[in-house]
Amino acid sequence: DHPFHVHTNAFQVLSRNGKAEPYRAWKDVVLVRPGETVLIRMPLRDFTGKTVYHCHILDHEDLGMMGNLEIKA
Ligand SMILES: [Cu+2]
Repeated sequence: DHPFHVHTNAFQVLSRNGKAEPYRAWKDVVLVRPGETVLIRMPLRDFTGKTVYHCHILDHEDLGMMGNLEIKA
């Protein structure tokens, strides 16, 4: 399992493996299980610039489960 975390902007989970998520709470972490595809929606309202997303398990992050987002106006 991977606790997927995005910095700066909150998001909502829309679906898991194509099945609609019952609750649209605002989150900064979502647990992604093996073989699972999670669709999220993240409004980009106030921040422009670079931020990051990563797995919240430190060993996974250190092995490369991390990336950059560049948000442009
Ligand atoms: Cu992970």
